Amino acid sequence: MSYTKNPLIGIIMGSSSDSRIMNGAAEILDEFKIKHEDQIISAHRTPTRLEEYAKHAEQMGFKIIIAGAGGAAHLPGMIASHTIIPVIGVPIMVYNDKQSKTDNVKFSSFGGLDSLLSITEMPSGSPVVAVGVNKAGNAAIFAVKILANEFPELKKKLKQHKLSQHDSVLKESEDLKKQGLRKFVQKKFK
Ligand code: RP5
Repeated sequence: MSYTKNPLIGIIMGSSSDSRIMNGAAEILDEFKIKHEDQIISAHRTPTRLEEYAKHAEQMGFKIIIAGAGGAAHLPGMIASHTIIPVIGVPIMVYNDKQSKTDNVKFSSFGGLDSLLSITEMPSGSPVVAVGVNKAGNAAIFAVKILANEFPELKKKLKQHKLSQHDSVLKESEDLKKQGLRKFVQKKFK
């Protein structure tokens, strides 16, 4: 089985409103060349698709499901109740991202804490793990770590990923030292 050819990770989200945040997960998986399948499954607008998706995920042989949702965020927990595939939940703060670029984005009244609690507070016996609010990229890194137990090559890539994070901090610190704080900030955030 090849993680570059077969999708071993399913990314799902409750609405297209979540897609820009969930794209962070796709970016990381693409960086690691891990094939993923992406879908919108709304737990309240398409409830029957939940069960169908869970069956599909098992048939496909997904190893992990990354599920993002905002507001009441019942999608990750509901999917977990239909399958034994581990689910990583991404609580989403942006409540409605469907408007045109010029419209204001609506935010969850509770800043994503509502989704975080909905995901983590699953009753005993039906666990879903959660990353921080909007941290879809972290969900993907965690998923890569799980897959790495099976694919040693991914362990090497994860070590390399850590190293490049380390090096980029050193580089930024060097730039900051050279330019001084004021110039550094002007340049970085202009
Ligand atoms: C949730 O409701 C979705 O996950 C999304 O974050 C939120 C808003 O969805 P829309 O009303 O914008 O489709 O189910």
